[in-house]
Order: sequence, then structure tokens, then C-alpha cells
Amino acid sequence: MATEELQKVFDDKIAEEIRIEPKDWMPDDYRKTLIRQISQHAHSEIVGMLPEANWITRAPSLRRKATLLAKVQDEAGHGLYLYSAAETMGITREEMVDQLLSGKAKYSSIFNYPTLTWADIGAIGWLVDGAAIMNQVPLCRASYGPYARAMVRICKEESFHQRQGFEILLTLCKGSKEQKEMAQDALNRWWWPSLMMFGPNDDTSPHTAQSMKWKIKRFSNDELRQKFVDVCNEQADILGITIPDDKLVWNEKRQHYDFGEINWNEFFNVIKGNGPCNKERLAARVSAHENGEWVREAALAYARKKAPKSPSGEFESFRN
Ligand code: FAQ
Repeated sequence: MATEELQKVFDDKIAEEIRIEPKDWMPDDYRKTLIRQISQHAHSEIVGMLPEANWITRAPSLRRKATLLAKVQDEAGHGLYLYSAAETMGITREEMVDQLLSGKAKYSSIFNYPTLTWADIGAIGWLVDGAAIMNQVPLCRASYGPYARAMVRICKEESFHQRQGFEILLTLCKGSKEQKEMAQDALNRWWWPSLMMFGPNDDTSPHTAQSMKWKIKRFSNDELRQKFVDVCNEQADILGITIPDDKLVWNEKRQHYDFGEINWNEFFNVIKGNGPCNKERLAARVSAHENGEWVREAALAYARKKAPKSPSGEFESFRN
């Protein structure tokens, strides 16, 4: 088929809400955009384990420890489904990992902030997973099949994460004066970075318009950010803590909350690599990759040999 005909088949599928699948023809830029977005998303899930993993050994009870451990493990799983979805577009896992470890690839700005207290773990669940859900539920309807399908499970798991975070904060807010202050302090530090997760304003976002035409994105960055602000305000009231924005006010005419200006200098500085923890996060990933060398070698050696029958035999084959 000529390129124009292939393009028409693709355009018709997008118009009729028929999913694009890996073996289908697609424009180069559609492929490029999806590889960029899905791989950045996968890297975010992987780097996103670090701020919370920081609290696994210090969680205040066995129940909290087990829940946090499971949550961090879920994020690793999300990274793996997403790397697999990106691989269906023709990029290899090694290329993506190289892009992350060399500092070339982006990952979400939010994971470059430190987790200073236990309340930060509550704030991450409530706000960061909350923002992730707001952004990712529409991605379950993205036009590219493998990405959309991966998002279904991811969103279900993120919903549990959001609730466990809210419950951590609710417990703190019902506790002592110091615990409530800790929750307020976490909200003060995580609120604005959470709003930045949705990306630049629509008029400065280079990718939104085209991604919406391709039905990868179903809502713009500003639309999703607004929905998030609207729901969080009510949830902060239930917690009894205050969102740190004196411009946050209900606008009867718009039927939405107005809110203050985001510090975009801070955002662009963080995504350029100069946030509070960028260097630490990348160093942790590089070190994990280097320390995992023997696992990759062993897995490869195992895959090259025939699988031995007994579990003890498996270890033998790793050593040989
Ligand atoms: N941080 O034109 P746009 C999670 C970049 S997962 C860093 O608006 P687009 C789960 C953008 O890549 C969180 N960079 O671009 C979890 C582009 O750069 P490029 C991640 C950002 O793609 C919870 C440039 O700015 N979620 O939280 C950010 O149309 C708890 C221009 O931006 C996803 O990845 C940012 N915040 O829209 C894990 C969801 N925002 O490539 C652990 C899927 C923008 O031109 C613990 N992704 N940039 O150099 C998306 O929905 C979109 O990619 C957006 C950006 C909305 C993030």
C-alpha cells in the first residue's frame, strides 16, 4: 500500500476509536511520541520507588511496613509493564535503560524531592498517586493498545496507593498536635510539586495538541491539573489541613477552584537536572544497575543453557 493509503487507514482507526496495535502501520512521529512518553513514564515508576523506599525500614508499624513494601513493589511492576509496552514499538530495554542512566531521558520531576518525614509517605500516596491517577485513567483509553492495556492494571493499583496515603495522613491528623503539624508540613512541601506533575501550561506544552489529535492524551495538562485541584480541596478539608495557596478560591462562574501561579522556573530547573535530589536519584539507579550485573549475567547464562530440573540445580548452573 502507498504511504497515503496507510496514513488513511491509520487516521480512520483513530477517528473510529479502533486501537493501533504493534504490527499496524503508524506515522514515524506517532511512534516517536509514544516511545518518548511511555519510556519516560516507565523511568518515573522506577525512579519513583526511591523516595518511598527511603522509609521502608522506618515505617512506624509492621502493617505500615508491609503495605509500603507492597506499594514500592507495585511501582517496580508498573515500570516493567511500561518498558514492555515501549518495546513493542521497536526500542530495546537496554536502549531505554542507557538513556535513563546516562541522564538523557526524562522522568517525572516529582521524584527529585526528598522524603523528610513519615508524613511525606502519606502525602506521596494522597497527592502523587492521586495526580498520577488523574493523569493516567484517561490513558486507559489511549489509542495505542499495549499502552492503554498496561494502564488499566496500573490505575487499579494506584487507587490502592492513593487510599493508603490518605489513610496515613488521616491517622496523623487525628493524632497529637505534633503529628498534625507533620501532616501540614508534608502538604506544604508536596502540594506545588504535585501540580507540576501535569506538565507545562497548555500554551507552552510542545506535545499536547498533537498527542490529543492522536488520542494518546484525552485531556490537556491544564484540564487535568484543574480536576486535581478541585478534588484535593475537599479532601484537605476532611483531613483538616490547609492547601498552601492563598489564591485558592471557588469560582462560581467557572464552577472550578481558581488557584495561584505555579513556579515554572522551579519546574524547568528540576527537569534540567538541578532539583534537590536529581543527582542522588541517578546515582542510586546507576549503582543498582552496576550491582545487578551478576544477576543479568546469571540470567543470561541460565537462558543459554537448558533449564535444569531441580531448584538446587538452578543454582549450580548459575555458578558454573
Ligand atoms: N516531569 O508537552 P508536554 C507516577 C516534559 S508516574 C518531567 O506537556 P507530554 C506513579 C515532557 O516529557 C508519573 N518532565 O509533554 C508513581 C516534555 O519533555 P520532552 C509520571 C516533564 O508528554 C507514584 C516536556 O516536558 N507519569 O507518579 C513533566 O505531552 C508514586 C514538555 O511537556 C507519566 O509519565 C514532569 N512533571 O505531557 C510512582 C504519565 N511534565 O520529551 C511512584 C504519562 C512534562 O519534550 C510513586 N505521561 N515534562 O523532552 C504523560 O501523561 C505526559 O507525558 C505528561 C507530559 C503529562 C507527563
